[in-house]
Amino acid sequence: MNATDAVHPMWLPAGATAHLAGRTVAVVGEAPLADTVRGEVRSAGAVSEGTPDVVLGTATALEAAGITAPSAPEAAESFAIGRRDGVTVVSARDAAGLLYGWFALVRLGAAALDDALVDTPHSPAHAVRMLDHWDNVDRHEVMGQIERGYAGDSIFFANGRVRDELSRVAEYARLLASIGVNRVAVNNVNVHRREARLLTDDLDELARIAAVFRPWGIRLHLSVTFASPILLGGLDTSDPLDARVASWWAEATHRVYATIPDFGGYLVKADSEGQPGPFAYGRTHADGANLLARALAPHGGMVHWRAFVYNHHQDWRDRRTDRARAAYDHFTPLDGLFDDNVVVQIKYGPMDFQTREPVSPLFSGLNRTRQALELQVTQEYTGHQLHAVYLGVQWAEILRFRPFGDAGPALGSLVRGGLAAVSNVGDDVFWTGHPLAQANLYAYGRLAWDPDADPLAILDEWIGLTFGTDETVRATIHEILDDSWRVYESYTAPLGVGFMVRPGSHYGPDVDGYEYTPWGTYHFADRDGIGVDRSVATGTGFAGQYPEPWRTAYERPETTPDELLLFFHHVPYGHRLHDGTTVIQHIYDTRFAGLAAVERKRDAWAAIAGRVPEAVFARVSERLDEQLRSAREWRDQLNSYFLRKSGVPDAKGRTIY
Ligand code: GCV
Repeated sequence: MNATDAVHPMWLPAGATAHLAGRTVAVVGEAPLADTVRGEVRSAGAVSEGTPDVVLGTATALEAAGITAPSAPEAAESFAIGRRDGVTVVSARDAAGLLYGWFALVRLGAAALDDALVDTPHSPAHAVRMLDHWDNVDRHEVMGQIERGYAGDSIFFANGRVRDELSRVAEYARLLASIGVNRVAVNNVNVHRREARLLTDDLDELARIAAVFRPWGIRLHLSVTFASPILLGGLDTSDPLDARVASWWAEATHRVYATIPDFGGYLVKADSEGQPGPFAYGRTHADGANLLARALAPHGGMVHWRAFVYNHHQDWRDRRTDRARAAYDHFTPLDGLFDDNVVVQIKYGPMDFQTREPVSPLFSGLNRTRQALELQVTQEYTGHQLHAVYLGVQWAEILRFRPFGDAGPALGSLVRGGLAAVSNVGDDVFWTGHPLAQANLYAYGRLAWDPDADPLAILDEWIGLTFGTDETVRATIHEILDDSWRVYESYTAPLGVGFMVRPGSHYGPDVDGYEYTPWGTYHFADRDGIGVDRSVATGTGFAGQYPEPWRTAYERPETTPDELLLFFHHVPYGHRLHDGTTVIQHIYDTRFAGLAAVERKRDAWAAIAGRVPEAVFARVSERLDEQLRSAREWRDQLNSYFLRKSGVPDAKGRTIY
């Protein structure tokens, strides 16, 4: 980034607090984060002296001051907002609630000061709302500094160490606090040699980041390698049942807490894609996770242990091994064996952050284990932040999925360990490369706080805060983003089959790119049909990992939702979807429609030239041009591939190459 470029304020431009400028805002009490709120009050141009228009305080502080207030919910980090005698009162359960109450006032705009404001309680659905950065300290030749990062370099690390200047981190922490994110893992889950040493050699430096996070209610987490006792401790083993290994972790963790007293815990990717783990010693993932959990427990820390464990050296000829089965097969036998401060972190789908996958059956397979849902804000498989794709709609669908059917809970409330997501932020002036990808970061925080929230209302909230009140701008950006996930789906891999991306980068079409590789990601298209048979009767048996009603629904093509048809079944091209269209015609139709939708989005954006900041306009325009080019490539490569494979012409006679 050029030093002279102004960093975009995301959803907190100066105008976002205009309704509070000149108002008298009193912050009562000495709670640790109250000073942060006082700083916010000053920056908003509000004053603290005089008859207050707004009073914020913890419930106890308000009571001690004799101020009547709406009653704050009991849960930690909660708050309530209401009006009392012409004054807006925010009553918070604790210091964090005070901070979140302030940002709720910001979001409300003028309504925050209106007598029509009714008492509203707010409490987070989950205590842990985390962002994971896949940032490396060093640059890597292929991946760059951030693995799957599409927005520049790390805001945390530069020149082989923690950045000297952390003002960007402070801005980030403020933005995250405004959406309720309260934990950040700062480094990549693929822990390379240099990054392994963060745990021992860079604690003072990490403490500087933690100090920047602290006033914003955010705790720092660290990805660690399971081989740390060997790499850093000089031991000859990392065996989780070896007493020397346990005491090495206990001591290392003790040193972490001596330097960072509110350290959040460890994030671990083990026995996955080359990362070391307990399998090397014939131990289970419960042995591995509990080893770290016991080192962290005396200090109140937690382990996020990832369930993304699978064989990436599969033989493509072998059709019985199914990568989709792996997490469930590895982890359900361990249910009930994990310590209380272990959270098993599960990707939303059984494969890998695809545009469309079923919700992982592991969520219903673990009943006595704390689970976290892992989402991917960074757009690895959804267009690299070159394509405008609003993922809030996808996440809301995932969070509303009911693993045990209509009578059971939604996934959003089932995951007692909360939510985690891979961040999409780098040192780019717009933070996220594509300015419209900021909406995804915003939506993640808001949905982690309230999984039942309407993703389109969140979208409008984000647009309003970021772009102000111009109705044409609001309507245009809404129109570009609201259906953008489904539009992306409609020009890329069809009907839940997944991948078909260029190997390595995962950008752009390559239908057979992964077909004959060891990665376990196949579509099995031949001249007669396409899809993966994961039924119990004739396939890999994956459908049987679900409880009813899904086990039965996914078992047969007729009862499988169309959008997942090819994930669960291998069907002939002439197979009819629920609307009567054949699979092959659906492939052609949706690819043509997807490209046309992108064209409309690009034209809609072009029409608001002059109504949004010039730099934003230029960046989005450039990305929409690329999205259009890429969508055309997807359309033509997929249509040509399937026409050539199937020999079935397009019923509408359009050009296919
Ligand atoms: C951090 C996918 C990505 C990898 C990533 C991995 C994971 O396979 O392509 O870059 O590694 O997921 O989630 O661990």
